[in-house]
Amino acid sequence: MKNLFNLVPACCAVMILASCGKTTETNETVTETEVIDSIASKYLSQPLISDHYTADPSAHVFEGKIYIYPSHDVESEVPEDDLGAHFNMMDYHVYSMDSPTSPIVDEGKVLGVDDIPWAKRQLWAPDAAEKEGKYYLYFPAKDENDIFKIGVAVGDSPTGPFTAQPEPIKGSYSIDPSVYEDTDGSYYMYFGGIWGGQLQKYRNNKFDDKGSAPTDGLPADDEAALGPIIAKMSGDMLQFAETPKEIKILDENGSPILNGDNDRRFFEAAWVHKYNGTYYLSYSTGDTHYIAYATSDNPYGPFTYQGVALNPVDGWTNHHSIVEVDGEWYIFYHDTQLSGKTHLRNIKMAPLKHLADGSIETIDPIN
Ligand code: FUB
Repeated sequence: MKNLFNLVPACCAVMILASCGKTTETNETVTETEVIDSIASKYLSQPLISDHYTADPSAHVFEGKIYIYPSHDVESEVPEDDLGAHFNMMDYHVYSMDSPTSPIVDEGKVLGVDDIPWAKRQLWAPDAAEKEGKYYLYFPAKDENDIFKIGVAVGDSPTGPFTAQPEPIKGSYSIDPSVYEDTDGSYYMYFGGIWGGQLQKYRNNKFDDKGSAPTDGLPADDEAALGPIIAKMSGDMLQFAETPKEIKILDENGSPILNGDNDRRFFEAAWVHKYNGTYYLSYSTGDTHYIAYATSDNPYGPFTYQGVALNPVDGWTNHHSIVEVDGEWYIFYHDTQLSGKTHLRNIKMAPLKHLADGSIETIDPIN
């Protein structure tokens, strides 16, 4: 893929341009660079990586540096469908940045589907955690029965190499693991995603397949929506230490957000951060494309819906992480600026602000 971003001076504002090589009404030749600048100026932030496609960025500060663990999007022969079959990713790379304004470094491939004994396809959104000098890469993948499970691979540095455990985490299912390290030293995994993420096929952690359409198995529109799942991690970070539990997301009246409330109900991409002692659960609303957030005084919830952290991006999916770096907060997210295709995304970052009342100032990714 052509490195588009190298052609784009970051802050170049241009007037409306027709197309590459064409002549404007003022008889000036419009260059390729100007066209790219024109497109770039539409966005709040520019792609961090532009020589391959990246998505679902989970960012952390480890050993004083920023490390990003994204999906590695690839062109696929698999036709697009509502279950995301065309998101046919094969491996993971890790990226690092010395600071939020430093160049990003591709630390290379750290794990491939062939390195994971139980995984057959579709390495979706990963996350990583550090404990006592060991690094854990958590990832969802489909097994030989095309059922998503969550695996873990272990390394001695934030950039791996990571060695996958021979089996998925016992009792794991669905997608989008994110592991939150609480201030008391506990680690919790939040996971789950509906439609292609298969969460609707489970109740109380038991598989109960109600059909193959994306919405088969979802509650009725006037019933409580499915929530993300939480489980405390075992001391060795390789298993759940408890039976996973569903998290409740409530509205301002204390009633559950309903399945038909597509602007506010959980779809996928759960992420937790803590600010001023409050737990913030942020997540994608999927088919309405928001990154919403809800707050609680307990990592298990219930969480109360508060609003939107990130408005819809270009592309169908919206998936993010929120991280503090040297006292400032950032959101990492993705869009489809470089490709225009839903399954070929590029990661980005932008500052995120907590306001005095604890709310998050909504970020608009498109100017
Ligand atoms: O990247 C594949 C899937 O798309 C992720 O697991 C979802 O969160 C969505 O971003």
